[in-house]
Amino acid sequence: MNKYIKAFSEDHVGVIQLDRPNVLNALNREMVTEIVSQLQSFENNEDIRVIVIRGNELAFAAGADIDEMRDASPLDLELLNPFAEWDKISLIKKPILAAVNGFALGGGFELALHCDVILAAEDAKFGFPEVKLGVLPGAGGTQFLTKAMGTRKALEWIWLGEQMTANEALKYGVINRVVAKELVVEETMRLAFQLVEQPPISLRLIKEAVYAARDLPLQEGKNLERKNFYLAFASEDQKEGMQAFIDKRPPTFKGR
Ligand code: CO8
Repeated sequence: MNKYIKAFSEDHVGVIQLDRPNVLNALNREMVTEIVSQLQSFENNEDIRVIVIRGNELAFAAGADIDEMRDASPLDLELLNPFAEWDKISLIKKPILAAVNGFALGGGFELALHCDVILAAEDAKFGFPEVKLGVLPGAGGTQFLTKAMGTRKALEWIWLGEQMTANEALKYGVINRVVAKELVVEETMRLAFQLVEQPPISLRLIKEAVYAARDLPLQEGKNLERKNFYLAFASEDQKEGMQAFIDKRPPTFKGR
């Protein structure tokens, strides 16, 4: 039974709602474990094709739980290895969309950056305030933000620890879309339902290839894309997609 999140599904979309409203969804370790376990459960559920992570109206998540971290020693952290849990998010092959209302700060911003697509409310606030706590992002923030906006801008934001508006985040290529705050969840679900109609094997092969473009040298990325292209021809959905084109009818994809 989850204590800090709610999980449900709607028409092949698995939804994780962060639910620790009294502390703006601050992420303690147990909550991160619940999120990751639920992601894995959706990943293993054939009925789920797309995953959405959302918060509430005030916050996606205002960071890691400062109370929990405050007295940690370096050895506690080394032995707890808290970020190993976060690494598991990057192993999820289904599309993960983030719907951000309110604050996405510190670990909350990092959770959004672990998602493939980010939609945000006009008044959403992103940022890494860790510098003001005498630390720095630890769950991949320096890496994700730099890959998204480039070295100079990332340094400026992370050094100053200031909050970025949704429009600034959009301008720097950190998020996908800005929408009216009352429509964030609706728009994210709409995008999720569009993805549900796409062939799931293609979606996962595309996800792997696009991250290869971010993380690998060009030729290695091209080689991986090529192998994934060949692999797509093992699927029934490739046969269906091409046959439907020839038959001039819409395809029905099965995920096989
Ligand atoms: N941790 C614990 N409690 C929090 C956190 C947090 N990150 N954020 C908010 N809260 C609590 C507040 O203490 C407050 O509790 P209470 O009502 O009991 O006093 C409640 O949430 C509401 O917050 P505020 O009263 O402060 O609300 P405001 O609207 O005035 O301010 C802010 C909202 C600006 C978001 C403010 O709460 C704030 O600055 N929060 C902290 C933001 C922050 O520094 N985040 C970074 C944390 S460090 C981090 O994320 C490192 C990531 C590495 C991953 C670590 C994995 C182990």
